[in-house]
Amino acid sequence: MSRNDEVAALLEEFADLLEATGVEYKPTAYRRAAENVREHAAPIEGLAAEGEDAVAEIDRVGDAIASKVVEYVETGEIEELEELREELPVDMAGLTAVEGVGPKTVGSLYEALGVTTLDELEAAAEAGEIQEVSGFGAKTEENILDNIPFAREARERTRLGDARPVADAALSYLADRDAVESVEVCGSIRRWKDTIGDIDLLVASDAREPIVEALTDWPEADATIEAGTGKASVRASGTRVDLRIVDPDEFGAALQYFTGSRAHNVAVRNRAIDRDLKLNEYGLFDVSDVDDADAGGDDADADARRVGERVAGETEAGVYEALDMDPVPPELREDNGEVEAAAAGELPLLVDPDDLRGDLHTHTDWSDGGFSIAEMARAAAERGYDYHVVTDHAAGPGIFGNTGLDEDEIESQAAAVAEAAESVDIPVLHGIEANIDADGDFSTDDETLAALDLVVASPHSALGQDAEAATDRLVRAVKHPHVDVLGHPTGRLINERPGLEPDVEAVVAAAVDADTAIEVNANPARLDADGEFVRAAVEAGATIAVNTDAHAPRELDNARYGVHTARRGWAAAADVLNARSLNGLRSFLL
Ligand code: DGT
Ligand code: CA
Ligand code: CA
Ligand code: ZN
Repeated sequence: MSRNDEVAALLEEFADLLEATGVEYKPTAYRRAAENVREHAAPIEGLAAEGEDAVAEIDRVGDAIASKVVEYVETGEIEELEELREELPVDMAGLTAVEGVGPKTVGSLYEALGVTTLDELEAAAEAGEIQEVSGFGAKTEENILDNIPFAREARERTRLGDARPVADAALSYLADRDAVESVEVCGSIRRWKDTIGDIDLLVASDAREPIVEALTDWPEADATIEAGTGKASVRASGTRVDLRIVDPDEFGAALQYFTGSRAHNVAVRNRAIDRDLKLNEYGLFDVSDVDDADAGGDDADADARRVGERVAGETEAGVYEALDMDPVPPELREDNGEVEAAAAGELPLLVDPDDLRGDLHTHTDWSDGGFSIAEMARAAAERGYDYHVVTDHAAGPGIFGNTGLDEDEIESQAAAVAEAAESVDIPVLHGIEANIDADGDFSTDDETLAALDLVVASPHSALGQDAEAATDRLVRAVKHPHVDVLGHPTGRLINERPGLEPDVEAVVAAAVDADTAIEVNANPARLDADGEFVRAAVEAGATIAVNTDAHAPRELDNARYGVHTARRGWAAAADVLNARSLNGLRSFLL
C-alpha cells in the first residue's frame, strides 16, 4: 500500500465516523479529498514535508484536511480521528460491508444497542432487537440478517482484479532472481476465480533460502507471516501471498497439485489409482510393484511419498498425458465435467485474450466517462482492435444525475461519433447502454434504439428484486427487438452486493431465441455474467460478448479478466461475438 492509499483510507474512515455521529456535508468533503489523494501522482509524504500549502494543492483538499494529513505524516496519528475512534469503537468496514448498512446505521445501532462487530450485529438481529430501534423495522432487520453471510465472505476474500496485479508483480520480481528457474502462480488465482482467498506462487529451484529471503525482502511485502525452509508467506496490499519452492524436476507435479481445485485433484487422483499409479505433489508414480499398500500415504514424509517408479512430474502437461488426458486449462479445474472431457479429447478450444477484435461496451465524456469519443476509439485501435463501439448511458433509472443521454442527445452523438471516426484508424460504431427498468422496459424510445448500430441493455436499479421478478425483467429485455447485448446481467458488485438472482436457464433460453448476446462484463468489480452463467449460456447455444465497460483508456486492459471468466464458462472463440470480424459482428446485429 502506498502512503497515498494509506492516507486516503484514513480520510475515508474519518468520513464514515463523522457520518455515523450525525455530521452533515463534511463526510462528502473527506471522501472527495480521499479519492484525489489516492489518485494524486506525487507521494503524499513528500508534499506533507513541504507543508500544508503543498498538500492543499491537491484538488478538493482544503486547508483543514491538509493540516490533518501533515499531522498524520509527522506524528503517525490524527488526534481528532483518535477521538472519534474512541467515541465510536466499531468495526466500521466489517459492519458497512453488510448491504443496507451505512455509517449512519452503524452510529444508530451503536448508540441504541452497543453493536460494534458483525457478530454482535447478527446476534442483535436474531434477537429481534434491531426492529425495536427507532427508524428501523422488521423488514430492515430481516434484510440485515439475510445480508450478513455475504458480507462475512466479502471480508475474507479479495477480488481477482485486486489480487491479480499483486500476483503479477510478485511473479516478475521472482522471475528476475538468479536462483529461480521457473515461477508460476497457482491456486485460485491461476484458475481466475472471481475472488481469491490467498495468492499462491510456486518456484522451481535447487536453492531454498535465497528464495525465501527474496520474498520476505520484496519491497511490496508489508509484513512477513512465515519464513520456513521450503515455503514462505507475506502480506501484500492486504492479501496473503504463499510461496512454495520445489525441485525443478518436480515442478509440474507441484503446479498441478497446488493449482487445485481440491475437487479437480480428487477426480484426477482417482484416475491415477485406476491405473495403478499414485499422484501427489512430488510426481506421478507407478506403484504396481510396491508391496505395502500404505506406502507413501498422505501422512508419510516427503521421501516416503516418492514411492515406486516415477512416470511424470517435471511438466504439468506430462502429468495429464500420462493419465491419458488432454491438459486441462486451469480455469476449468472445478470438477464440473472437465476430467471426463479431457479423457475423451473433447475439451473446447477456449477463447483467448488475443481473439478479441473489439469492445462492444465503452463510455465517453458524453456520459460518465472521462475521455472523448476519439480518445477512447484511438486507445482501442492502439490495442490492435479492428473496431470500436461507443455505448454511453441512456438516461433512466439508476443512472446518476444528468449523465445519461436523452433521445436528442443520442441523435447528436451519432454525428459526433461519425466525425470522431474520421480521426481514428478503425471503424467506430454508435451504440447505447440502455437501462432495463424494474419491469424490463426501456426509458429510451424504440425509434431511437432502432437507429443505433448496437444496443447494450443493462439493469442499474431495483437490483434487490425477487428472483421471479428479476427473471421476467431480464427475459423481457432480452426479447426486445432492438436489444443486441444483455449487459452485466445481474448487476452484482463483487464483495459489495449480490445483484439479481434470475433463473439463468430461462434467461439464456430467451437470449438464444431472440439472438441477443450475454455480456461478460470484464470490469473486475463485476465479472458479470460469471463463469457459471456463461457455462449455461454456452451449453444452450447462446452468444457471449466480452466487454470492458471502460470509462477510461486504461480500463480497456481489463478485457483479460472478462476473457478468463468466459473461459471458466467453457466459452470457445466461436461463442464470442466480439471475437468475430466486423462483418461477422454486423451480420449478428442485423
Ligand atoms: P483460495 O485461496 O481460497 O481462493 O483457493 P485455492 O484453491 O487457491 O486454495 P488454497 O490456497 O488453500 O490452496 C491452493 C491449492 O492447493 C488448492 O486449490 C489445492 C491444493 N491444496 C492445498 N492444500 C491441499 C490439501 O490439503 N489437499 C488437497 N487435495 N489439495 C490441497
Ligand atoms: Ca489460494
Ligand atoms: Ca494458499
Ligand atoms: Zn456501461
